[in-house]
Amino acid sequence: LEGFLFRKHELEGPNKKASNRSWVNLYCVLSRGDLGFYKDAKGQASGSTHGGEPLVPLHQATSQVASDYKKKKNVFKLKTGDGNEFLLQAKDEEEMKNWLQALAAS
Ligand code: I3P
Repeated sequence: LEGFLFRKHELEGPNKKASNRSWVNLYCVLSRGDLGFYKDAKGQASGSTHGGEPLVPLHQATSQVASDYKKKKNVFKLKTGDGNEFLLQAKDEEEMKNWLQALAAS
């Protein structure tokens, strides 16, 4: 699964608030158990992630609807095994469900 989502980095480690907390629109690619964030599809083709970030491993990650986040709609939360937490906003509920299903299967 791949496509654009808005992303906010909430935590960059256990209980460590991320320093860059603004929402950015990123091309998200779920492939082989990893989630990559890119500027666009070209970025993915060249393998250069947004900000040179490492791919996010999904094997110990959990995701769920961010029901505690009220400022935007269709937002879900991804928590990784190393304590990173991202809020991700889909364009509608169907797209959000597609992402949650794909993440749960990874
Ligand atoms: C952040 C930006 C985010 C906001 C975040 C701010 O500022 O306004 O939209 O999160 O608030 O720190 P900046 O763009 O200057 O980095 P919300 O949209 O969720 O309010 P936060 O630090 O309280 O998470």
